[in-house]
Amino acid sequence: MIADIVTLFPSMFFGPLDGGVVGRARAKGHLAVRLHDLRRWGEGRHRVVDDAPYGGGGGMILQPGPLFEAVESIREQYPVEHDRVVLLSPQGRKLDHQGVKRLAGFERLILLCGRYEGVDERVREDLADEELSIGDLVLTGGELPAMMVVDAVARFLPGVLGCPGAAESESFADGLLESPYYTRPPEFRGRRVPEVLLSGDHGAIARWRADRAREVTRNKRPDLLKRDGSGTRQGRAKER
Ligand code: 4FV
Repeated sequence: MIADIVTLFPSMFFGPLDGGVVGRARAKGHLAVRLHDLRRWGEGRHRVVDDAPYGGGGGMILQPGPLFEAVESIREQYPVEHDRVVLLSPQGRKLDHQGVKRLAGFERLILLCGRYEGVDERVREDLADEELSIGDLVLTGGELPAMMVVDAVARFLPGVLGCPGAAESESFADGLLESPYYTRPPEFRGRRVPEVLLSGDHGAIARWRADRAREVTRNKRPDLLKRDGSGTRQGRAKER
């Protein structure tokens, strides 16, 4: 997987994508991240990339030209079969587990990081294949959302997570939050780990975890249960 990121602040990506699972994925060649400074395609001596909105109103808008040229130049310089141009913006479809899994299926993602008030509508209509949002809040730029996409997608790439399929048996993978986890010590400040987890009875442990996952989801995210209506982990297990 290659992530080509178009941004006015390439240096923001130094650090967050260098360590841990993502850093190792890049070191092992499972993931490549290329940063493209939008300024490179700016107009004139001052490399202008934004302008005032037609019709007035505060703030500045990223112009279409530099963004279109950036994408065309990346595709020319690094041709691939199957890529996706993703615009990160609050107007996008909410990014979720299934969305990340789908993005992980592309050979290359071109991530467009907005700044200022946003981008010219022609970028949204004629350049981006899709628009994604990390949540109903307004950030100062699309860089942090782009980092989140790279981090989340990396976990689906073969060879990145310790055990294959780990990304399939976690929160949201089957529409439920995960059951509670415990580790040593068995008793901490008077609070004991549930006996079933110390029992070695894997059947009982699996049932306990399924019940807890449903309970946690019902308490914290009932909307997730509504989504697929079955509300039972077993129910979904059967469908697989
Ligand atoms: C955002 C979001 C986001 C909006 C104006 C950048 C900012 C500025 N991106 N999910 N929420 N973007 O707030 O993806 O251009």
